[in-house]
Amino acid sequence: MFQNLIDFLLNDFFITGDPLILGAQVSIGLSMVAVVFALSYFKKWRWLWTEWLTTVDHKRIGIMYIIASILMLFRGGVDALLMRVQLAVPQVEFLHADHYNAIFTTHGVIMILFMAMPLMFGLFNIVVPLQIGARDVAYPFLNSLSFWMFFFGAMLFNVSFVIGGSPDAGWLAYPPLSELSGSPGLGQDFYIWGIQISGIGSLATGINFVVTILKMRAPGMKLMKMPMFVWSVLSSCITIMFAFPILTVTLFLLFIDRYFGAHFFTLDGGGNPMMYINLIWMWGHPEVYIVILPAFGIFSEIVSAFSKKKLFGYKSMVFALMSISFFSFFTWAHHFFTMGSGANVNAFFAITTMLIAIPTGVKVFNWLFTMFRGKLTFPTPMLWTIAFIPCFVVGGMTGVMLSVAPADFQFHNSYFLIAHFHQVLIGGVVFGYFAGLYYWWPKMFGFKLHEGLGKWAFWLWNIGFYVCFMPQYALGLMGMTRRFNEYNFDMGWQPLNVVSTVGAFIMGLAFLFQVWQIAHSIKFYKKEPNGDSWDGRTLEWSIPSPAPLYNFARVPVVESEDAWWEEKQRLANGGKPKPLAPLEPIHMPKNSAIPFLISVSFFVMGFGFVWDWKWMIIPGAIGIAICMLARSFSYDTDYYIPVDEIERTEAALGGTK
Ligand code: HEM
Ligand SMILES: [Cu+2]
Repeated sequence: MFQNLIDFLLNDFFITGDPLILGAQVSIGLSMVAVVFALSYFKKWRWLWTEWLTTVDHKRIGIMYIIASILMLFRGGVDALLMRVQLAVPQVEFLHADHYNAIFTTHGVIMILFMAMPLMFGLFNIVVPLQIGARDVAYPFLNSLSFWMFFFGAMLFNVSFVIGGSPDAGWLAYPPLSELSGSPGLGQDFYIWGIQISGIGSLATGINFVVTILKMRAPGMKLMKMPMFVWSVLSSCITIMFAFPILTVTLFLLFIDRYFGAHFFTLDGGGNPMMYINLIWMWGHPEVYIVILPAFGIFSEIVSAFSKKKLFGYKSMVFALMSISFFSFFTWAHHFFTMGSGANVNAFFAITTMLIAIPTGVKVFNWLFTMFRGKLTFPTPMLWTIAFIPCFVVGGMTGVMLSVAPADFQFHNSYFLIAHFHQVLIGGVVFGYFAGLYYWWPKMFGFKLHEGLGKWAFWLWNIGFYVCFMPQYALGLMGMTRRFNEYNFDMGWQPLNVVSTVGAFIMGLAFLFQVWQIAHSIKFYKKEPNGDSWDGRTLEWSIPSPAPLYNFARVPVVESEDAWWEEKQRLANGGKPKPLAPLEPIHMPKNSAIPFLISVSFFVMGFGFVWDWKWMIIPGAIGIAICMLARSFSYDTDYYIPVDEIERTEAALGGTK
């Protein structure tokens, strides 16, 4: 009996036999011990529980999202470097083919779903309520639930690395490869449940922010007076609301195929794998716009703040954002031009894809015109913004090249494509969120990040990026296809691959500079003199940094776009300070353990489904049900912050008197 258990643990449960994975297991084990020890030694368990794990404060939830996503950037980045090492020296067989398949799959999933999405949600959470003058999001409890669903979904996906086996059918898991016949192992089940659980969290966040933006704006902030970042969040979240249900259903159907032996996506038995490919891209294409639209919003904020000018073409920006999210639903088939839809269908999707270039071009010109004749300064957030423009323009143009259906027969699944999408994902999404992170960092923590180290990181990222990805366009045209770990030396691909790998390591170094930058800035902590670190234009800069629990002691009244800037101008021109309304008690939500517990139950249930262990599925499902019941019967969910406490907090922060 005991022997059986040990056999099971060593043969099936834990992944054994690979030194890289053994190293990871040991370091995961050690870091868990270290964390438990540190929390116990410094007596921080209660603090962790009451201040963080059960919090419903959007600012803290945002910080947790950002921490999780940076950890995932590290994991996805290590995956990328491993692949690049293999591709530089394919003769050596550093990564065996199966292992390579697992790594490109987890790299893709982690970078998009567990790095880009949470980094984006982190910024939404921190910035949106502050920019619209609100005290919280519309549904704070749901917000915490979203975070924990994302977190435990990501963890479920990640444990596949050391327990049970990683998925290896590509980041979108096309059948029949992802069916039981093609992937008999557990990896694909981890994929389904990890993404499903975190996807529900993302859908809830989308709904939450649409409602927040529509219902919680400060008095006077008409839609057409909202900051551009808020518009970009609105367009992204509307896209989430339409796209994520498709993902949920698609994964669920794949689950039914694998678990109950149905045939939705297998030809034998009457299903059709193309059905899956259509469905997954009906989510997948909008998904790439979901992550890029907020980056456009961030650039708009930063360009106008550091040009000291109003954003050029506000209305056309809004129109561009909205039309991009609309058109993103009509381009999905450009991902499989080569799969036999015929000339008319291909032509339709080629044209809709090219149409998106128009609003995108409008935005680029608007940013340029905003800078034109502005009083420009170039701190790190602005540097990232400037670097983004040429990078994204080139990435966008190669995208238009890919959208020419007949030409795509040449580009399809080649390194040309890999270069294209990394150019827009790194040059657009990652650079954009970095810009946002540097810009709003002082708002989150009350101090700025060290500029010198930030500039090093900036240059290394940029140089590394071009060195890594430009050769890949050429490699693609030379015939190198994606997703393989070996090629023959006489193909002549090695020199460019070596260059590309060097570039990847330069980006790895850049990441280390950012870690150093954060550590350095914490060590030499210099408190910002006031909440308005960049002489900003929007409302988040009108309150102290970090913002108090209730954000605004008095709800601001908005009269124009760039409300805070206009107010500062008015005062500078000798305007009288507005009379202060008396403080009133502030209504706030109470912390709750339920979101955390419900997500743990989902994790348990998902893990049970992966292993087909009924003894885990059932308690997990019961846990979810109990949490929902408990929430339905809890009436004591809110409280008021009394006026004297607000006064004390404001006095301590040096806020409004
Ligand atoms: C930081 C530097 C990065 C490097 C060096 C890198 C490198 C790679 C490599 C070598 C592959 C596999 C190509 C193949 O053999 O098919 C790949 C695939 C991929 N990467 Fe990256 N990557 C990076 C960042 C990112 C980021 C930031 C994202 C998304 C936000 C991303 C998304 C993807 C996706 C979706 C795939 C496709 C996976 C698949 O074929 O299933 N990568 N990357
Ligand atoms: Cu697409």
